[in-house]
Amino acid sequence: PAIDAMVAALPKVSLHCHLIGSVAPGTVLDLARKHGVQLGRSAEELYEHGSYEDLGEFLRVLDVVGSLIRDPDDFARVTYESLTAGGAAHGVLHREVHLSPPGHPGVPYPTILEGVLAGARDAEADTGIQARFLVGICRERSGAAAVELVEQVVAHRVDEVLGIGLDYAEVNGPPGRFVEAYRLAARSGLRRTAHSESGPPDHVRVLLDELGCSRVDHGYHVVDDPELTARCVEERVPFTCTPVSSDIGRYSGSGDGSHRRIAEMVDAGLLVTIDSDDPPMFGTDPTHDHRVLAHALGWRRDRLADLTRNAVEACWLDDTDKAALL
Ligand code: ES4
Ligand code: ZN
Repeated sequence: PAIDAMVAALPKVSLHCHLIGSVAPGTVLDLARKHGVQLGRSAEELYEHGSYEDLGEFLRVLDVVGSLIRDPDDFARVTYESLTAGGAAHGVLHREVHLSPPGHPGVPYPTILEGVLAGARDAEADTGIQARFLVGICRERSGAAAVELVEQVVAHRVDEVLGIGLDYAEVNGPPGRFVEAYRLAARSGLRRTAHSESGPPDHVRVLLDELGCSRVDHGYHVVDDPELTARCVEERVPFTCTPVSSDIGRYSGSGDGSHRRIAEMVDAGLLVTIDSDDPPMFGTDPTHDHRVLAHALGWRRDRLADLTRNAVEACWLDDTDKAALL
């Protein structure tokens, strides 16, 4: 249909894309060879054709991929590919990439930084895409480990790292555990976001009131609480939704897929943005996520363009740079 070509050409701002989840199957294979690691299955098989038993199974695959990204060249390569073929080729003008240092055991944070900044520089030179970064705390670990990670981010402060996030399995890491790490980030001038995908509306409340988040990743259960929803509408809290990954993963806990949830959020007047989460791992890309949502909800291009305007508002650039985006 005609809308498909328009969706591909739609300018996009990408706020919910994880670096470890962005590695193309061929690159996984190359990295395994380079580091002498036996995968035991093809990279395509590793990604289970975009469908996993449960969140735990998905996160175990993520750990395999993360462990293969080791030196600055590896980080530069996966960053470059995520931003060019995985981003600019889909109309992405600006991406705020979620990094997960705990997903690369033994790799010092400065090594990660060196590589991703080099990859981003090359991607911008070749395609014009602009990249910034946020550093994700692993919520399955302790509050003390989170503080140490934020200390690293502060000790190696660069302009391209705008803030922090909170990732991995929500059932194993309630947000309240990370208050101290988030306070340190706030004092250090870092922006804050956090995932809440399967958790109750109360988690969203903790994100806003105790962690000082200026946006929420997923946040599907906000609409179970009308009062909280009204507040988020009033405060223009952005929600970075991921239709394909949340639908395939069935982690949203909504029972009937994420699309209806996302439609409810939009209808409630919430500030919703759309992205892919872990594109190749869920067999998707930014164009596909927008297309799937448009088809599921019967949306036309004007409503999709609203999503991009929302993402411009929700992004962490300063107002001058935002104005220059579109
Ligand atoms: C993730 Cl909980 C979750 N879901 C999808 N991708 C992720 N990357 C890190 N945590
Ligand atoms: Zn995510």
